[in-house]
Amino acid sequence: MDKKPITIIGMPMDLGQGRRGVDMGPSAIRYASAQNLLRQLGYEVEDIGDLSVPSPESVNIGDPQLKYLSEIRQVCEKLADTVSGVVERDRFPLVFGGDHSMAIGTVAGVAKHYQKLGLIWFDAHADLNSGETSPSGNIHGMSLAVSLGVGHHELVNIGGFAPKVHPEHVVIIGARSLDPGERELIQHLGIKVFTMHDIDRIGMARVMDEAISIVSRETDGVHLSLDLDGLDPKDAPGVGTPVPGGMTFRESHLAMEMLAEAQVITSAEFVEVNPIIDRENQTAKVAVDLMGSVFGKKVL
Ligand code: B3U
Ligand code: MN
Ligand code: MN
Repeated sequence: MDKKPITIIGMPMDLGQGRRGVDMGPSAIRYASAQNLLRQLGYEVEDIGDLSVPSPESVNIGDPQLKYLSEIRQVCEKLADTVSGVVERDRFPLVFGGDHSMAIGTVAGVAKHYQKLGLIWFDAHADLNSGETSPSGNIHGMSLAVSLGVGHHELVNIGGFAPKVHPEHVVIIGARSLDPGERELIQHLGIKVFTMHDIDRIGMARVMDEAISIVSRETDGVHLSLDLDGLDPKDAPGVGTPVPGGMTFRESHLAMEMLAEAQVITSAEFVEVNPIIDRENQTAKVAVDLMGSVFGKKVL
């Protein structure tokens, strides 16, 4: 397997959601020995540190339906440039978060280099809201919509082009909490969603077979955006918006192992780790464990 050198980027982002602490996610993931594990797996790894993100206390919240819009736009532009630079250097961008609004920047950065980017959105939520449909005004619930070109123009046009991905190349895995506006957009755009019902019914192996065939059909790269709240809160308690009935530790591992076998992933981010509400860094450890599987760790 081609072991492209990895560049780690930390995104201590706390502006896109309501519960404090997710800005400490990148540190928690580093403490869980991400770099060591990747080196043990035979990768060359560099960590370029954290981007600077203002704290909510130092800025104005702005429009309550698009909280911290201007700050999120600025830091996502910066993240997009950084990620794009990593791809230009022929390295694999691996981003640690941070709330899921950061995906607007990550996806913008990678999409610059791929005509047709596949996208796996591993999440309890669909993140398909806009300022008009959001029940919270939190931008972390809008990042997939923005990447698809739906939402506020300042976010949609980050990186200077839109959309970043097309609905036929996107799959959502693990969904179990959707808002009415998100259901409508899923219908309207025809996005493939594997809900927890589907995973229960046909099993993770079949879900991943189908998901991999969708994201790799006619695409030239695939980004994995993994929100730790996709897992069941029993396995990943340190997330801001836990939703019961999620993917187990084993199901999530199988999903990552199948992605590794298929050799389709060209960039990844692990987001929404909140050490403040975690237990002994369990959620960051799970993130690192899953990362191991994404990068080819096997039992035998
Ligand atoms: N859909 C809700 C809740 C939510 C989205 N993402 C997370 N929570 N983590 C919203 O606010 O958009
Ligand atoms: Mn999310
Ligand atoms: Mn989520």
